[in-house]
Amino acid sequence: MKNQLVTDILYQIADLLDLKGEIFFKTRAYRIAAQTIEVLDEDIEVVTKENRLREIPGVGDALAKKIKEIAETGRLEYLDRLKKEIPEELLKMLNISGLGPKKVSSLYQNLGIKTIEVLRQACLDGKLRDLEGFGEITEKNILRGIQLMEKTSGRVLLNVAYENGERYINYLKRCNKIEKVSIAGSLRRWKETIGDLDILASSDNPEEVMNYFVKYSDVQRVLLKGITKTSVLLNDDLQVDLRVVKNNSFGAALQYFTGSKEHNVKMRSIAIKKGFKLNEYGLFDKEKDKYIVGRTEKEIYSKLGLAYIDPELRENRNELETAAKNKLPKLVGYNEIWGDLHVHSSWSDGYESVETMAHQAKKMGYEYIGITDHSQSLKVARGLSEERVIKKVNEIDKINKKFSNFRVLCGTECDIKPDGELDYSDKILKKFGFVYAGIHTSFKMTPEDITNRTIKAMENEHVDFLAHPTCRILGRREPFELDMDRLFDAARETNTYLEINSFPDRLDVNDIHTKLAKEKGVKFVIGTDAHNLNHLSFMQFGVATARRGWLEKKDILNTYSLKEIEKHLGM
Ligand code: DGT
Ligand code: CA
Ligand code: CA
Repeated sequence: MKNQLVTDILYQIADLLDLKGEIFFKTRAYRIAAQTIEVLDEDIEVVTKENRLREIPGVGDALAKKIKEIAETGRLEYLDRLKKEIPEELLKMLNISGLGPKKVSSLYQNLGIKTIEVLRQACLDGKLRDLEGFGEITEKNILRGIQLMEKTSGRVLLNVAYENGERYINYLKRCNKIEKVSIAGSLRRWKETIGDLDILASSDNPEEVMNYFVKYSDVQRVLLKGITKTSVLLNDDLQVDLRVVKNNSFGAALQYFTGSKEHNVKMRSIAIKKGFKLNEYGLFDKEKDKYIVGRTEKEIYSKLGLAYIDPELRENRNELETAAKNKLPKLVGYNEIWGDLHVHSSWSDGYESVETMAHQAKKMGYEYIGITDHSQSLKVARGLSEERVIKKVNEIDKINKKFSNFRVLCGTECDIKPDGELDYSDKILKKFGFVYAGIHTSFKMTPEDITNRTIKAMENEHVDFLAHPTCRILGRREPFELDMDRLFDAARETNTYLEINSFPDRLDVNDIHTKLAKEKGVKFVIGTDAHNLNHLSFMQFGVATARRGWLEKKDILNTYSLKEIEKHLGM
């Protein structure tokens, strides 16, 4: 189903045309069509095949042709052309939170601003406030947006690095000069954002490996080429470093280049204390400089008297001390998840029907899926009125009759109002199998108020889970400054599970808070917040965050079977 792709491309075109300053109704046509297709009940590929695109309201000949091209090829030449016409720096300005295409276009046309640096200075000098549609507050917001963007700039989200890494590794595996190959660096540790991608290979023919490496089709530019290290820039500006070592150094190099640097530094000092020398070539005897081990990571940790440490833990957060005592947790496995409890459907702002999402979940090996559409006051997300809730409950009852060994649970992602009250009455909340509570509006409150608001919602007896607790969006919205001690205490006392939201720009709660919460006896649920089929696969990023937060299977509700969670949730 390419509905979302079509929608995204049409919105992008509208933004780009706005930026170019096209006449109003031309861009409006793209937005109207995008909005229609966003909530279309049918598969756009089917509509295309059956030649019925013109029947969609707002789609004329020209648009139908474009949609057909997207549906058939997955891309649109017109979009690529538009992107080339507009200066790259202007496109980058679109990523600043609070700046839409209209504003960027106005800044360009009225003040000649075309780079972020010039924009920053103009804000600092108060030059924007006299422009129509701008004010002192806009200037402040833009400055904050630039700051936020810079914090993550040059870094990519975990899923982007992951997909690039997978593809590159698959390509490298086809090189017969390579013996072993692995992802290293922050991606192997599943950090939430990735600076550059590190890959390690072992081979006796490093030169040929490097030649093969730089021939990868997605390489934009070779930055540096040597026989031990080569760096390239991919088309989307992600840097990839490849190191090639001999087989008997593979484990040592993997350990070294997986990092983190802080973990490595401490590990090397442990080695020195025990009379060794440790580097990327192996573990050596300090006196005689004799190679001891280095083929695998395990043997290095073991020779140092340490239990093996999973890459996700290697952040120097007490893992080495704990490994020395052989007290590391048995981390939850990537395959230990039985179901996804945070999933949207076309009842609200999801792209697929309940049934389609359920089939996919079953195909993924799950035993259950929880459909959590938005609540009534979230109009932009087509939140469900109380009346539609009843209809949805009935639909799900019917769908369940079609499945065996699988169950669709009817939940909700109920909005928490500014005063901490929930967006549904208790009478309606009771109709759901389970309730996620989450904040989606009125983000600007004092830390104390936002903490009180959240805790008040958790105290509602119908609330089971707290959705994306800090509400951060990586690169776009700072997390709430919640009083975490109070939040964790409330979670434990009210028996509310904290969500680890797996959406790559959320990963909320994060790894550090997860670890602290666990130490306070808090329990978790990992949800994807999926709005389409692909999003269901984000689960692994949530599990990675759980692992980085030292969680075990027993700490996470959806590692339990359907029977067990029904008991937990009192269904
Ligand atoms: P990133 O790329 O910023 O997301 O983070 P990393 O951890 O991938 O860092 P990167 O790419 O600079 O280096 C890869 C690994 O190489 C790093 O995790 C540990 C190791 N490494 C890099 N620099 C040093 C260093 O100065 N000392 C030690 N011991 N290890 C280092
Ligand atoms: Ca890296
Ligand atoms: Ca690197």
